[in-house]
Order: sequence, then C-alpha cells, then structure tokens
Amino acid sequence: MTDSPLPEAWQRAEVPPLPAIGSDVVDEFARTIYGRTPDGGRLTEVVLRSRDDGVLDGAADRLRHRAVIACPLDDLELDTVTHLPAGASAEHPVPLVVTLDFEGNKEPPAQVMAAGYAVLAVDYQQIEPDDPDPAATGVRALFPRESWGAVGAWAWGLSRLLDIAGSIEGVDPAEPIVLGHSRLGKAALWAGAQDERFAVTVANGSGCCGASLFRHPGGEDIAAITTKFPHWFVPSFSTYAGNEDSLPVDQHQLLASIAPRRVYVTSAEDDAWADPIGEYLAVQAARPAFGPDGIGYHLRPGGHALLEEDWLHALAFAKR
Ligand code: GTR
Repeated sequence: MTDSPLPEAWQRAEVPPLPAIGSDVVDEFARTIYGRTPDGGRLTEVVLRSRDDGVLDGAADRLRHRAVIACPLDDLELDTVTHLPAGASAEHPVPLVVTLDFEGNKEPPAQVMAAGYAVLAVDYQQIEPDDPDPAATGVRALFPRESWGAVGAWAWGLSRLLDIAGSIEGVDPAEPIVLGHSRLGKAALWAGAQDERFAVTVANGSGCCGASLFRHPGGEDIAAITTKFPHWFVPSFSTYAGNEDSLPVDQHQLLASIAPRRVYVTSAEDDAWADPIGEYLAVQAARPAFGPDGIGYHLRPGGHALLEEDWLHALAFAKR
C-alpha cells in the first residue's frame, strides 16, 4: 500500500517485472555496483564518554560513546551519539533507529523522541571520507584486500552501529530500523539488503543507486553519479554509463532482496534528481516479494530533505 495520494499518471505507468530473487542477487549487486563488504571488523570496546540529561526540553538524554572496532590493519574508533527518550532504562528498553549523520551529529526531530525511539548515529565521514581523493583514510584503507565503494563502507558502518547498540543501556536492539537520507539512503538500503538483523529499512530521497530504477529515465543517471562520485562504487560500475539496459540488475531487485524483512521508501515531489516516479515504480515492482504491509511508499510535497514528517511516516509504517 501507499500512504499518500499519488499523481494519476504514476498509477498508469508501466511496472517492470520482478525476476526471481535468488540468494545470489545480493552478490550481483556487490559485484556490479557497491563492491564486496568484508566480513569482520569486530567490536572490541564501547565506553560511555558523556551523558547530557534532559536535552530537547527534557524529552531525551544524549549519550556519547567511543567504540573501538578491530579491523585487519588497525582499529577504527567511532564517536557515536545515542538520543534516548526520557524513561528509557535497562528495565524499559526502547526500540532503536540506527542512522548516519551528515556533517556532525544532529538532533533527531523532537517527535521521534516523543514517539519513544532511541536514535543511534555517527557522522558518516568517521567511517569513510566522502571524497574521491581523501586527505584522511577511512575504513576501506583498513581492509587492504577488498574492493568496495564508499556507499558500501557506510553500509558496513550501519551494521557496526547495531553491534554497538547491544552495549547501550536503555536500548532494545532486537528489531532495529535502519534509516538514511539521500547518499545515506543508498547506504541504508545496501545495509538492509546485507544485514538480516535490520527489521525495517527506510530510504528517504535515495534516488540513483538507492530506490529508483536505473531503467526509468529521469533524474540522476550512472554517467552523472560516477563522474561526480567515482569513490561511491566499484570502479567498473562506470562502464554502465549510458548503457543502463545492460546492467544485470535493477533497484526493485535490491528492494525485493530485503524481503521478508520490511522496507519503506519516501520521496518528495520536487526532488526530480532522485526521480520520485522511478522510486515509486521500484516499490510497486518489488511488492510481490513482500507480505501485506511488507513494503510501503510515501510521497510528500517539497524538496530533497529528511524532514520530521518523513521520520514520522517511517515510524508509523514500522509500528504497523
Ligand atoms: C547528490 C547526488 C545524489 C544524492 C545527493 C545527496 O549530489 O547526486 O545521488 O546522493 O547528492 O546525498 O545529498
């Protein structure tokens, strides 16, 4: 089902067929687009660095943890932030959203806290710099034998946040939601496809290489994304530029690979670069892989952003 009224023309648009989803489909996405995520990267330590009580008008606490993850060449240290709604405790743990933040840790919207969710986040560039020629190195440099793009590294980071969540008092890591916006929505989908611990995957404005179909024209394409962001994917992905029809996969198969775990896709009407219709058609095409309410879609007015209303639609879907 969809949660919002959709343009009439969208409902007449052709939905592509969904090929059978075999266990090798995730490998195919790894080979073609995101690269192979290495096994390992073991969480060795989580220390509470500081706690601010009563942030967000007394509605939440903020816990800062330093986590150490042992990787083949060296440790990766992450400074995470957990926003914990008031009343969360070891006796009353609350459900969890893991997400990556752009440019430092931001407060999640107050209504997310009011809805009783903990949000565990880290600045995405602590995991891997978002730069084709980074000055500092990230996690990819710590796994010398792998070829994976930055989106794959960020997805790996989302799984490590979930490892860390198990050590945080007041958080229930049992049925976690992974949520991301834009390039981090791509990472959330790739994390959801690979890590079966994620119960609900939410991709907001994720566009090209996220929820939108390569074979639906409009918005960003492979030529544009691999020219501007060559570090996001495996180098050979750029050979499909202008030749989308020869790709062995399309993004409805990525959505379907997450089933029976649940997926929610959100788009904004004016976010043409993310191709909202292409995102909607991917959801429609993936639908046969899911049970009732296993996949949902929302279109809202406005542009490319992760708004409080996007969070609330996603949490309402997760609660169903
Ligand atoms: C754009 C990019 C999109 C999207 C967006 C973002 O420049 O072309 O694929 O990821 O950035 O992450 O804000």
